[in-house]
Amino acid sequence: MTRTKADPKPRRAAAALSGLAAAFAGLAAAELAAAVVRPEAAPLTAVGGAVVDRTPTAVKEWAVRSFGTSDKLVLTLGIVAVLAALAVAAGLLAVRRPRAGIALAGSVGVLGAVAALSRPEAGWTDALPSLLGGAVSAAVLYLLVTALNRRRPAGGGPAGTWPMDRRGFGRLVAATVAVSAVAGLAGRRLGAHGAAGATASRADLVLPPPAVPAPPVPVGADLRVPGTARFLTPNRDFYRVDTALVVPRVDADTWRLSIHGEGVTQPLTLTLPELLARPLVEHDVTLACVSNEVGGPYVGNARWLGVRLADLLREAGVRPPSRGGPADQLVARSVDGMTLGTPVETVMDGREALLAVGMNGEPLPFAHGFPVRMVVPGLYGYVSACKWLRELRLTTFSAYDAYWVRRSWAARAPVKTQSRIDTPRPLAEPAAGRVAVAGVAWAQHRGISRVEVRVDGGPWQQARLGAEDGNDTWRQWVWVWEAPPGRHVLQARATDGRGAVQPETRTPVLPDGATGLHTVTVRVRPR
Ligand SMILES: Nc1nc2c(c(=O)[nH]1)N[C@H]1C(S)=C(S)[C@@H](COP(=O)(O)O)O[C@H]1N2
Ligand SMILES: [Mo]
Repeated sequence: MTRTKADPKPRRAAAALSGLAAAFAGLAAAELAAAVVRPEAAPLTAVGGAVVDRTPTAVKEWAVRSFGTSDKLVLTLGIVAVLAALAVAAGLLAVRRPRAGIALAGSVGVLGAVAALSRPEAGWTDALPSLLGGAVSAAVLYLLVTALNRRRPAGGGPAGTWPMDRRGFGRLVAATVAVSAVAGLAGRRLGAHGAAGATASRADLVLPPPAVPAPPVPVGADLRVPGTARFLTPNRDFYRVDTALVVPRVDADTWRLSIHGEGVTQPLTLTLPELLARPLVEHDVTLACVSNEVGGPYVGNARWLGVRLADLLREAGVRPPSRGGPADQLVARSVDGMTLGTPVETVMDGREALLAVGMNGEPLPFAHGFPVRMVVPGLYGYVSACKWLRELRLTTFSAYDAYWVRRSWAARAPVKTQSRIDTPRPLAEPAAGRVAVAGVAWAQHRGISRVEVRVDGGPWQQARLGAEDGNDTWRQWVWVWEAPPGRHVLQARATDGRGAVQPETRTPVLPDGATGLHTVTVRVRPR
């Protein structure tokens, strides 16, 4: 009998492939298990969430700046890449030292379990999907590597060589991948089915009419200049900023809100019907994110429907600090464990701080906090606008730091006056002559009294304002420019309702919101 030397290359490729197939099988099994446990416990989601929680603020800033709202996709792809590298390593290791390789595959599952358990709101069952996934991937790797190392039966060909049974091995891998894909898809389907109750509860929800309706948006609030944001942002276009890798789908039928803490004489636990039995207020509020760069997109305006937060707090016996109440911070907690801290004084000072259930005439979309979220005019989202609200706890700023405050953002963050040029776009090439320069400006709860535009650092020119819809929303503006040919720099600045002019000094978004002037460079074509 001749012995041909085993070719190490295809063998190594087969080992790597075994590792990848085993990891895929493990992920699929975990996905299936997470459908039963809860979607947040799926390993990719759990590890992603744990990474988000631990990412230094500077890195997060950079990620949001570089990838915008795709940052979550980039994060998931990064985790998949690391997982794939570990899987290949486990496969390569396993053909030489099966135990070590299999142990590596299994320990990746343990890592996933640790990540899942570290998430806020995690119960011990959150470890199960990853542990199962690790076990499955270890078992599959064992199976594949055993097949790979098996010697051909005598007479069937040269023993101890590769390819030994190339076809048989290929079929085994294909079968593994196929079974895993089916299991993974079944998991996804099952997960969607689990959310069916939530979906139905939203579809069935009929919002009562407001006891205090908002007046119609004044004619002329929307100047309808082509290329500018609409006055009311449609829900599907409304920016979304949150840490949730899967949008929580809360079943309205089982939802509860609890209100408790310092100074609460009458702790409350409310169901949704109980909340909706209270008088509802409709109010237009522009929401803005502290991470919005000057000129950025993380701002939107909606007509909200909800219960006055101050009324509920009074019902619970809460007094604001100015009336001797012991708590100065209201900590809102969501079903996914996010915490946001809001000054009690602010939510009780008479402004329309709402526990919102409706957004632009429909129940809150899941992505925007169904069934109930907070909206407080004048404060950045991260210190006020808790989505998927579950608990309101009264405490003090000195006793408790909310999620972003622990990550070096300011504890108190009123919205800064800003103006944004929506048209012309940066680097646009309009024809010389009349060019509409237009956009939005906001200074929630102070209002906008003036917007000015300047060209190439020249004198400030007053823009025409859209009609005012209360002082909690943005205001559109337009200025008609007799544009001469050439390269020009446009800048806008707003003045709030108290006469304070938007500062020119540039500051970064961290720790409490960016300042500076939106600056747009255009190249005007000669006629
Ligand atoms: N549960 C929860 N609520 C949250 C957040 C979050 O990450 N989780 N992000 C906050 C931030 S930073 C902002 S700016 C607003 C954005 O609300 P939107 O996504 O509906 O526009 O939600 C706030 N509420
Ligand atoms: Mo935000």
